[in-house]
Amino acid sequence: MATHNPSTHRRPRPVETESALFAKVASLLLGLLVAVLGFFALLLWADARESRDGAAQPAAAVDAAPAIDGNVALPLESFAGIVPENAAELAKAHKPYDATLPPIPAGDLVEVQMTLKDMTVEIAPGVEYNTWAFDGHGAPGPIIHVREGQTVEMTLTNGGAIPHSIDFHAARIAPDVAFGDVRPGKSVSYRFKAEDPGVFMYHCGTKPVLAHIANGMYGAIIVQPKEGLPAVDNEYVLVGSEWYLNGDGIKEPASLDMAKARARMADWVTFNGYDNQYVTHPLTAKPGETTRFWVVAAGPTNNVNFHVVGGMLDRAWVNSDLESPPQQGVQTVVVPAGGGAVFDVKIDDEGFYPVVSHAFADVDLGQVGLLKVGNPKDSASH
Ligand SMILES: [Cu+2]
Repeated sequence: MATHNPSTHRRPRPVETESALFAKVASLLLGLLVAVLGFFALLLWADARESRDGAAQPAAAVDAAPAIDGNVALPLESFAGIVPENAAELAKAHKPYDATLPPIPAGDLVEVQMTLKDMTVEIAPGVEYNTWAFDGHGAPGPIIHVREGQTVEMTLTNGGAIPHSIDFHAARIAPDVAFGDVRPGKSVSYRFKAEDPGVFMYHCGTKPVLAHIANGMYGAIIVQPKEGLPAVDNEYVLVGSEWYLNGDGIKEPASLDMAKARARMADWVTFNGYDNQYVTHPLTAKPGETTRFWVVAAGPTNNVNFHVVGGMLDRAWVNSDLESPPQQGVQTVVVPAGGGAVFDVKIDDEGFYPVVSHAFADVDLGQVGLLKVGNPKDSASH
């Protein structure tokens, strides 16, 4: 370009002539032309680059998880709160997940056997979902209760269509060996000693983990401390989780919408896998009794901001650290996704006490239950 500029060929002259002036103006104009052309060339190049990147993006996403991305409903559509007309009737007919803490099996060795099954479960009144479920249980899987020092022998049989696995947060074990993928029709068995008291999550750890947890592959294991905790009157286990649907699940069962799971756009958020089930079928206590809640936030992504409306968390073992003294008189405690906590709540007065995640979008999507204390009049207030 420089050779087109006459000024570079110009020799120095003592006096500015007319032709020299002309050459100066011409060179200025040419310079401007070059700058303008250069600017447009840059724009064209940037545009071309942008469209090329845009074309590459969907292909890369499909490579990452081909089977699951096939279920995506685009644009992201919410099915939150969509239930059939007879929802109230269906909610009453639903058999709630038994939240009662089961007894600890006797002996030093606790054998746990689970078979994975692909099954359709109801997650809200009239709303069905295709889960990958532990032990034909739907979600969550069965509650496991052991005492510190007992050995757990876990046998997992994969009765599903794709590889799965089981990861216990209560175990200190090499995960590449114990938590490895089990192919359909195969089994895996491993042992771990329950050395850390608390309430822990277990879940399928097969990739993409987001999809396996979102499809219902989670549950709770309680490791009771050797010396035990203060005696209480009622003990319930609540597992928080959320569901991401690719349809409303009414005419036909919904499946996972992976794009919504990534975007954290849940349709239903639940305790023990079903919208509002302990509102219709409340947990119970008598006036003056203390109730213990063993809480796990299974996610896959949401925390549980545990709170009892009208009550106080009298004892709160935050992060289920049962080896330290509990916090006292706490209003709300965050149970992180993948974590657990233990709460004792003493209530003296009769009434319906909502048990919630105080992140209220989650209450709106179904993560609320009631603790019915005594025999209060059934009011419309809940
Ligand atoms: Cu799995």
